[in-house]
Amino acid sequence: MASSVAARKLLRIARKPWSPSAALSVKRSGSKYFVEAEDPDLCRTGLGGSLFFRLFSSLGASHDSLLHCNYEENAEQRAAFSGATIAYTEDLQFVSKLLPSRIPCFRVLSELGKELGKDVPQLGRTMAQKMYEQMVTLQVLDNVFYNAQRQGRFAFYATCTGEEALNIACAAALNDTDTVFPQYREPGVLLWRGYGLQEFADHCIGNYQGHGKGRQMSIHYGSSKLHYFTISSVLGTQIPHAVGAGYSLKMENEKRCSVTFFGEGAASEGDFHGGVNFAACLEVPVLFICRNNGWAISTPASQQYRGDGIAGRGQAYGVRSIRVDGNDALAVFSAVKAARQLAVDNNEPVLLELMTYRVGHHSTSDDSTKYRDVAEIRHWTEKRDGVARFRNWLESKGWWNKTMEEQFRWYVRAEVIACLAAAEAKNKPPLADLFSDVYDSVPQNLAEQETQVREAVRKCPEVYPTDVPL
Ligand SMILES: Cc1ncc(C[n+]2csc(CCOP(=O)(O)OP(=O)(O)O)c2C)c(N)n1
Ligand SMILES: [Mg+2]
Repeated sequence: MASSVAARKLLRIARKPWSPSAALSVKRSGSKYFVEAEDPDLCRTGLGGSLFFRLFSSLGASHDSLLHCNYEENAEQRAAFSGATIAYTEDLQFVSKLLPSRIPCFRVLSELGKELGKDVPQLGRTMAQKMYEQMVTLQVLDNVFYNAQRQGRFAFYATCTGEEALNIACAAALNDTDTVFPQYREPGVLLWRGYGLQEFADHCIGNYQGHGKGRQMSIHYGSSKLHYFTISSVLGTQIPHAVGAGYSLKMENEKRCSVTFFGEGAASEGDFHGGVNFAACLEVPVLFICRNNGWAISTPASQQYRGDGIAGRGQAYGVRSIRVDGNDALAVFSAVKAARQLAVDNNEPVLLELMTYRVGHHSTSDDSTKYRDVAEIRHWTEKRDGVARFRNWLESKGWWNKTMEEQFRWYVRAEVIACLAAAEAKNKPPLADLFSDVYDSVPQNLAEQETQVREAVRKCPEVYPTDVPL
């Protein structure tokens, strides 16, 4: 029965004029149904392939049987349940909690920056230097901004110290038009795409030219021009958003993917699980990039899960996954590039777990020495830093040296300090901006609130900040 229903559905889809699967036909032989394609690639790629695969998998066919459908009713040792055909067993046996061994961690460079193995990406000198310069820029930006926040010049900051290499390697491996849904520790992706140092400073200071016009937390950057969604503090919410955006890219046949970043702590949110399952079922071109940096504020990764980390969850959802040394920029670059290709070519999600370490405090509201050993931080800073490792590799190629290092750091530091000073000298956004941008036309209740605020300022001008124009 089920197979004849399948046949009818398949024919209906194949007859649709828009369907790229129009070149398919369904044939019956005894109790078996076969799907034949003029072009054998047709089933495996594009919307046509997806539709057929979905239909067949819902009726129990596997990937491999797609072209010649071998759905067979009442096979002796197997049974069709809705969603899958499953073998019977007479052994009462639970599946073990973990696979016999953990998923290995892909790397390209040794800790000292020596090339290992065969999967070394072919990066030219210009590209490699640009990547390193951007890693250094991130370090300098973090250093200056962190200190500025401690001086009280703006409200909040979080560094990506220890994760600069993966920030830049991910960005370099993506296409600049892939839509990014970040957490908050990925400013390197913006930097790579051309977000200027002045824009970072304007946003954190919250002046009238800042992206958030002073209404966002500092570090909650965003840029529609650079396909980078504005950061939200609420952990995990970006994950289903990325899936929805990726689904729309697929529907529009854009040949781009969406990408979401999140920490191993955020991966404990329901949004992670719902998002990945949705992406798997709807065959969405989305990269789930988890930065497993060992800590979620004061909660260690060992308290986040009992399975094989984040990558280990992929199979349960039917999603390809990979674990990568997140402090090895070349490994991250190769893995993200390959994952992106899979996502865009096959319309499928890929889960990447980048193993790294949060060297800095969680944010300026945190003192991590209260809950972790300083020796641990020192170990990661001195022995396993991703930027130093990449620099060693660059130097071994003769593409970087001490003089370049000193000059570049000096130059960037001067730039960042100048941008921060310029940002502070700019006006704050006018009071009216507090009520704009959310609605097309300002609703009654907001209009009333604006009137009330202005009235309060008129009555007590001494408590109103002088640098905010009325
Ligand atoms: C839904 C939600 N719960 C809790 C928080 C508070 N919070 C902010 S960041 C954070 C830790 C996140 O850790 P992780 O996802 O591993 O990212 P990391 O900071 O390590 O980069 C927590 C618990 C929040 N912002 N949102
Ligand atoms: Mg974390």
